[in-house]
Amino acid sequence: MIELYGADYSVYVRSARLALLEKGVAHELRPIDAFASGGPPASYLELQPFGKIPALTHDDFTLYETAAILRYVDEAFDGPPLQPSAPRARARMTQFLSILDNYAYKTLVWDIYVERVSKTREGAPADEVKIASALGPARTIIGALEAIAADGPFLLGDQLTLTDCHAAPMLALFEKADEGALLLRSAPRLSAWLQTFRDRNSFKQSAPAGH
Ligand SMILES: N[C@@H](CCC(=O)N[C@@H](CS)C(=O)NCC(=O)O)C(=O)O
Repeated sequence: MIELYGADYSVYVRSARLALLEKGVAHELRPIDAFASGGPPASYLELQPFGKIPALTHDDFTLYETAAILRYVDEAFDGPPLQPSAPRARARMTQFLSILDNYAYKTLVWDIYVERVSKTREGAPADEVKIASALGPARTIIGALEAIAADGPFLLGDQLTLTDCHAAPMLALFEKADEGALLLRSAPRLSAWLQTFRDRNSFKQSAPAGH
């Protein structure tokens, strides 16, 4: 029995779901709102002491941190391999995941997408200073990802990997902001990949409700 705890609006939860769906692993999504006022339920902190989503349980095994979940999903179950075997390609995958976690998530999702799209949708003013100061770092991030992306159809070339599962949710949100769409136009490999990836069943099935 595989249970993924989290919310469909979360980019990290969507990464894990993409890996599960691409691997063909049956699972249940157990709703946890990480941003609920007062935080997630105390029972969830027993699974994930930092209160972030997602966490995964497989029978009596509990795991959190999305990069660990992604690798576990690939290695513990039958299905198409989602990690390359060649050392250089594996290193690229690790590099992509690290850039996405350490640089891209905050800048592309929080400083630009949340300010420009989520806040506006909720009727709150965007923090223009925050957006303006995120544009330089965003340019660096998109330039760095474009520089290591393969020609396609996937980010590492012919094989769909965890790299695609982790990058797609973040970049798809970033593209919803005008600033993101504009920046992505300067990255032809990333843009072409994103347009193709968004047609995959896994991407459609993992889309947040109402979006
Ligand atoms: N390092 C964590 C990060 C997960 C993460 O930041 N999730 C966000 C939602 S996309 C979250 O739970 N945020 C709640 C909060 O920051 O309070 C992982 O890799 O799983």
